[in-house]
Amino acid sequence: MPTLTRSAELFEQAKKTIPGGVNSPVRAFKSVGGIPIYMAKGQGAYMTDVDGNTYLDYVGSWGPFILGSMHPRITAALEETLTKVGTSFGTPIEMEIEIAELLAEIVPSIEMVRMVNSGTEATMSAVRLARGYTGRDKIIKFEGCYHGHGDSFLIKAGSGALTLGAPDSPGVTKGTANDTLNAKYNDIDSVRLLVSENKGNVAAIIIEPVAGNTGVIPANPAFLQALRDLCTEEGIVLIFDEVMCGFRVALGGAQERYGISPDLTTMGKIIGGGLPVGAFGGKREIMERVAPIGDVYQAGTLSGNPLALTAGLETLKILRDENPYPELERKAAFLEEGFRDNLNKLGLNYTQNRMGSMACLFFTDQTVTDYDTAITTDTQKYGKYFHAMLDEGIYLAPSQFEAMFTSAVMTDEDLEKTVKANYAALQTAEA
Ligand code: KE4
Repeated sequence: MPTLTRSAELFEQAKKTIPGGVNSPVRAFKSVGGIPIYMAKGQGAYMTDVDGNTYLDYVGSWGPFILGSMHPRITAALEETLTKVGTSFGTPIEMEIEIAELLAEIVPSIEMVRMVNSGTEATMSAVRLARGYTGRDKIIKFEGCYHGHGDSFLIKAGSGALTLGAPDSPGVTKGTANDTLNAKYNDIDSVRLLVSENKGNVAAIIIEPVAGNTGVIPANPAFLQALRDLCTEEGIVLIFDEVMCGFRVALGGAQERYGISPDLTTMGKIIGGGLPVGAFGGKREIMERVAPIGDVYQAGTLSGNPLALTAGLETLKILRDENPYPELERKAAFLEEGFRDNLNKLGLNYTQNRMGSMACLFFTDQTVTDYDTAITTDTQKYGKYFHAMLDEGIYLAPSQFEAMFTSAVMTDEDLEKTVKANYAALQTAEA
């Protein structure tokens, strides 16, 4: 059990001036119990907390750190920009062209792209654009999927909203909520029904092609293809929210793995390399409706700032040039197989879902394909498992409804340690 004296002191102090003591709810450990751990330093695959405890990090800043934190090339590039360029100008800079062209090179469905500062900004902007482009009001999302905290998305949302048992949020107006329809993930008939009930008035369907906010649930390929075909037939803008799975499950994201092109893609996390960056992009015909060449307004003071783009560009170049994906697949498969062996040895038949280096161990024996099956998981057992893994020096997401991210800098020794810890933690969770 790590000593958390200083974390406890800081948390008490934080709660006086920060809601819940945190700047994002899922960090608060509410669903797993205990106090949030205050980190003091990140290096590679490890984080060290303010009490000096070190952890192997499977959260990776909630996805950005596919290359681990403080990657030497990224740190060096940031130092260069910080000392020789600047942090922000509020003017166009050349780096904006470089990252736009690199994103278009890596993700062929992207013909034009606009940089923003978070995944939420990206998804909010993409939905507004789809509504402006089609002249329609309704959007369809999927129960359990999370697209950030924009009003339109906080209806049966995943991630922290689901973790806290508040998938709908006060403050979202009835009008907004009425324009958001929820379908069932991996169930094309539920989508067809909503489309037929709202014929000609659905602007967009937004989906995480690999859902990572209800735990991890990959879309069934036939379902995703049927969704693509339905959107084409109905003139609905298909938005792949690849904020989490983008550049994670493949260099070109889920759309590369599935071979299915959306009309718009939203991005974040990895494209900022740990600094605040988001983006939305896609078909030129749609993107040309964005101000100032188009009439759909979207803006941002710090959009495209040199410091954030430096981290994002360096990250994307390393991913493109060094191709860590085969090794990421091997490492994540090693963990999945090791966990499977442990479950078999302990006579447990819990479910594991994985795509590439994003995975989830659900404390349920049901096959998890959507929100309804995901919520059969035993979140109490997950909480005990989480703390038992923490005791073994393994830092997982403090919520069952998140992903476990393997990073390229994790060694075989790290992975073996994780499998060993999993065995002990499963025993604790079952006790
Ligand atoms: P941000 O606004 O938090 O940068 O991105 C929102 C977002 C949009 N789309 C997807 C698929 C996402 O996963 C996210 C954010 N993910 C959560 C973790 N599940 C962020 C962690 C948090 O809320 O603190």
